[in-house]
Amino acid sequence: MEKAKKIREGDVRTASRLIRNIEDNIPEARSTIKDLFHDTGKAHVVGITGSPGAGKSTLVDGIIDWCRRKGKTVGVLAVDPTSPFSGGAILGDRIRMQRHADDPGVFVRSLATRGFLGGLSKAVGDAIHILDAMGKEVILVETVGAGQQEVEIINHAHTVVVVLVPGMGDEIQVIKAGIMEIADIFVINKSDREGTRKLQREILSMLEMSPSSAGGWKPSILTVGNAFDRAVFEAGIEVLSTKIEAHYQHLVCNDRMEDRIRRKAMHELSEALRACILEPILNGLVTAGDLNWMIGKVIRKEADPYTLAEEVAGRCLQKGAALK
Ligand SMILES: Nc1nc2c(ncn2[C@@H]2O[C@H](COP(=O)(O)OP(=O)(O)OP(=O)(O)O)[C@@H](O)[C@H]2O)c(=O)[nH]1
Ligand SMILES: [Mg+2]
Repeated sequence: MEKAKKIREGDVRTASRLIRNIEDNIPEARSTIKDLFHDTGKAHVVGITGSPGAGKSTLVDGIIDWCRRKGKTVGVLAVDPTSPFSGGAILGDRIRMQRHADDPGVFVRSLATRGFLGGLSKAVGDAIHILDAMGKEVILVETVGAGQQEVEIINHAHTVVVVLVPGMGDEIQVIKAGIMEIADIFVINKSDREGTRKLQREILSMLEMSPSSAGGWKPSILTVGNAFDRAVFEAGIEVLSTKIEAHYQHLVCNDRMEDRIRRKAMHELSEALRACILEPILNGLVTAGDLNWMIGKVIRKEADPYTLAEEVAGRCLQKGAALK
């Protein structure tokens, strides 16, 4: 309760330590999240996703500025799915957003996990709760669009911004990753580069082909750039930030918020079930040496995965041990 109280008061050190414990999957962290849960659900969570180096952090930095000028407090999570131990991207983010370090209205953290079960999505959800409980009004979640990662953000964010760069074969990437379904706003970044118009046309024609969402929001395509021309960049950020806000208003005014909240709740519950049921079972199997033994059986085709899993499920569910 004490930790939750400190976080509600905006204590940066307690929040940072809790986020680190979440990353390390330390069980005690869960109880603080339980204590905090009631105070969450107030922030506008915005996902900023796109391929490595697309300019996401540069945009996030611009949006932070914009929010601060409007008097809004901001939390930022830079999610690093690649390597829990790497410093590259994380270091870059830290440096890029360093100038906000002394501003108590801004809280920036990088996030990675060491769990072999993935667990990153649960960590992201919990970290968002922490920032939310701290009272951050806008929470920006930067995720690298690697594989499924970018589609995952839809489970956490109210508004999803997809960042694309001209001339990087993004056209193909858009179709592949199922991005069309999750993007509320497309940003064509680094539009100082060649190929902007072509990319714009590609997105437009794909949007025309995909069925319009029931909520009536038509995904916007914005061009932002060049980050090195201050005036142009700031004008682009102004348009983007206003659009992000407009999307939030759209959700609220058209009763669409319910859908997003429901999706988030459903996702969080299934992640929690995984943590409370699957994780202890797997850990038990690892400790007993059974997991390797079972993997060997599957490799040698002596048993199929379903039969083995059913045996484990039968054993554990009967005992009720998994629910502890
Ligand atoms: N030409 C050009 N370069 C840009 C622009 N915006 C950002 N960059 C450069 O692109 C590089 C990557 O920018 P970041 O903002 O770190 O990109 P990111 O998507 O956050 O990168 P990761 O987090 O590593 O995936 C940096 O060297 C930026 O200076 C732009 O508008 N035009
Ligand atoms: Mg970045």
